Amino acid sequence: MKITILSLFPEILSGFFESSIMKRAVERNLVEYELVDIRDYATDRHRKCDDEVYGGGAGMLMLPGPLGMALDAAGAGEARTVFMTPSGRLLNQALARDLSTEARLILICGRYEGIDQRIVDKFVDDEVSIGDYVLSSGEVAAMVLVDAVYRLIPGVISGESLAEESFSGSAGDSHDTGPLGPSLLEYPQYTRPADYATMKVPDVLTSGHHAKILRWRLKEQLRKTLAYRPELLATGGLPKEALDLLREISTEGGET
Ligand code: 6GU
Repeated sequence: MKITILSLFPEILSGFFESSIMKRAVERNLVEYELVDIRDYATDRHRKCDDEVYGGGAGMLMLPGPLGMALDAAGAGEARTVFMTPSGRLLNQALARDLSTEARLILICGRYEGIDQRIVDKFVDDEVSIGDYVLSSGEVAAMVLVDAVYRLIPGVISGESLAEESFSGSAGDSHDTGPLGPSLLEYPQYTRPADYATMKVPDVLTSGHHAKILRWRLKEQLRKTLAYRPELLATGGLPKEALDLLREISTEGGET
């Protein structure tokens, strides 16, 4: 996949592409990236990229001229083009999976109050938000989106790690429903030592009893989902084993 990101502050993004798993994906040619400084397409000597909003109101808007030229140069006609904005549709695992199948992705990072609507109308395929809060920059949101997407490209990370994590098989993600049913948060995990700061690893995990471990993990997934994301359980479709465990959890009063 080739990812092009248009930004007024591309230096925010460069470290992300040169670190860790992303760096390896780039070296292995699974990901190619291009960071475009929109200011390079400004036409006046002050390299102006923003102006006041027609009709009045606070803040500045990104000019359509430089951004449009940057998009043309990036090949926006041939690539899925996404504008990062708090007024877009919410990013979730299903959208990440959908975007991960594209050969080319262009992301526009907004600054100021946003961009001219004519740029959206002419170039943008999707407007995407990463959550119900406001960030000062689209750059941070773009990194979140790219991180969620590129790790789903075959070969970037192991399929086993992908299948087990929270939201693989979540509502709207038709890829993999998994043995534990849809939409559960991950269970707690432990590593050595078995006794840390007087806290012991739950006995069941060192028992070697595989069926009991699976049942414990499912129960902890349900407990956590009930506490943090109860709306994920409200969609129904839980297997009987899960319903029984939920009943157990409620009779325990939420305690272990
Ligand atoms: Cl994509 N951009 C900004 N500026 N704020 C956000 C966002 C995006 N998603 C959530 N908040």
